[in-house]
Amino acid sequence: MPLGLIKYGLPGKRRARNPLPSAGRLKPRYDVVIVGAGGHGLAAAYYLARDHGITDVAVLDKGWLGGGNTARNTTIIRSNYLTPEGVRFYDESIRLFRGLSGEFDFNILYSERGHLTLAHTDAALRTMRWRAEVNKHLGVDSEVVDLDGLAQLCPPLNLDRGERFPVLGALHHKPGAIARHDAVAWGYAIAAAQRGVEIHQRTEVTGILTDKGRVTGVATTRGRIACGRVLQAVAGTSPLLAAMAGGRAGGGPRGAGPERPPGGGAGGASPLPIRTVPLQACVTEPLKPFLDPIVVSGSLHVYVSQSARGELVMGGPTDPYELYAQRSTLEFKEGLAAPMLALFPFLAEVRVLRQWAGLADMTPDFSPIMGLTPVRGYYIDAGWGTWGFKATPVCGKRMAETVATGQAPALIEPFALERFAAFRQLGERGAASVGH
Ligand code: FAD
Ligand code: PYC
Repeated sequence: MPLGLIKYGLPGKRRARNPLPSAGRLKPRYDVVIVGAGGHGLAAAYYLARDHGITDVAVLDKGWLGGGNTARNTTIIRSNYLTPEGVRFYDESIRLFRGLSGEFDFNILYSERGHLTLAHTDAALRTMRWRAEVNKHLGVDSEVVDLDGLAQLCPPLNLDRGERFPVLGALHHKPGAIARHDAVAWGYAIAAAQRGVEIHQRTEVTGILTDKGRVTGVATTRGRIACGRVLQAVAGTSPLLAAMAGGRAGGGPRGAGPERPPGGGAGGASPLPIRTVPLQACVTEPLKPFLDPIVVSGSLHVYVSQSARGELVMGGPTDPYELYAQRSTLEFKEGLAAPMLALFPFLAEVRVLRQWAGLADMTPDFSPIMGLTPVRGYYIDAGWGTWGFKATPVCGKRMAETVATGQAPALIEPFALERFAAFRQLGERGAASVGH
C-alpha cells in the first residue's frame, strides 16, 4: 500500500482537498473566452496555455465542469474510421490519450481492450474489409476476423449460426480503448487552471457580441465580458450558440441549415447543418470481469464494454426525433435488451443500475465541424454527434492551435464548416458505432 495512503488514513481529521484552483472573480476582459467546460473546451484551454503561452483565458459553463455530454458518454476510443481524414485525426487522439495519465499525474484509467465491430450481413462484412484496408494503409491496426478468430478474442459472445441475425465475422481494431470520462475532464481542468486559466461554472453565455464582422465579447448571466477571440465548444447545443453569433453568419450555406432549434436562440435561425437528437445509455450492476474487448453491432444497434468497476456500459442508436431534453426512456431499455441478449444470452438476469441521456449534434456526413467561421475571431468546435469523446485531446490541441494562430492546421482543415457549401462532405456514417 502506498505510504501516502497510510499517512492519509491514520490521522482522524481529514480536510477535503479541491485540486482545482479557485477561479476568483470574473474579469471584464480576457484574451480568449471558451464557451463550454466539457472535455473539448477544457482541453483547448490546456493546450492554449501549454503550447502557445496563452493563459488569459476564461472557460465558461452554464452548468458544472464536465457535466454535459462528457459526463454522459460511454467512453469508446478508436480510430477505425472510413475516411483517411477521419482515421488520421482520431489516430492522433489515441496517441495523445496514451500519454495523458503521465502528463496530468492523474490516472484517467485509459485501457486498450480492442474493439470488435460485428458483421451480421455480407454487406456489413464488405464495409469492414473496406475500413480495414483504409486503416492499414494509414498504419492503423484493424483486421477482419472470422468466427474462429472471434471465438478467441471474445469467448462469451454467442456465435450460434441458428440465431436470427447470426454473426459472420468482425472488424478487430486492437487500439480500441475506454477511459474514465470525468478523469479526462478534471485532468484537463486542473492542468489548465494550474497554468492560469480561469474556469467559471454556472456562467451561461446568452449572447455573442460582434462589431463589423468581428467578435468583441460575450454576454453572460454574470455580465458582459470583452475579448478578442471566442471558441464555442458546447456540443449538443451547438446550433443555439452559433445562432447567437448572428443568423447565417455562422457560415452554413443557404438551404443547408435545416431548421430553427427549439426555443430559437438569440440570433434566430441556426447557421449550422446540425440536428440535435437525444442519445441514451445505461449501466448494469457490477459483474466479475468477463468482457475484455468492446463489442459493437451496427446491424443490431447495440454496443457494450465492461468498465474498471465491472459495470456493463451499454448503448443503442440515437432517439428518432429532435429534442433538447436529457431524459431516458423505457423504450430505450426495451430496444436494447433483446439484441444484447442475442449476443450475450447469459446476461438475462443482470440488473440495470442506472440510465441517462445526452444530446448529440448530428451533421449530415457524421463528421465534426472544426475551425474558422465567417465571424472573425469566432471559432467553432461542433458536430460531435455520438463520436466526440475520443476526439477530446486531438480536438483540444488542434483547436488551440487554430485560436492561437488564426489558421486551421492541415489535420483539421477538411472538417471546416465551409465543406457543406463546397460539397466536400466527409462521409463517416459507415464507421459510426451503431446505426444512428
Ligand atoms: P460537452 O461535454 O457537452 O460540454 C459542453 C458544455 O457546454 C456543457 O458542459 C454545457 O453545460 C456547456 N454549455 C452549453 N451551452 C452553454 C452556454 N450557452 N453557456 C455556457 N456553457 C454552455 N463519443 C465517443 O467518442 N465515444 C463514445 O463512446 C460516446 N458515447 C456517447 C454516449 C452517449 C450516451 C452520449 C450522449 C454521447 C456519446 N459520445 C461518445 C459523444 C460525446 O459524449 C460527445 O461528443 C463529447 O462528450 C462532446 O464533448 P464536449 O466537450 O464538446 O461537450
Ligand atoms: O464513437 O465509438 C463511438 C461510440 C460508441 C458509442 C457511442 N459512440
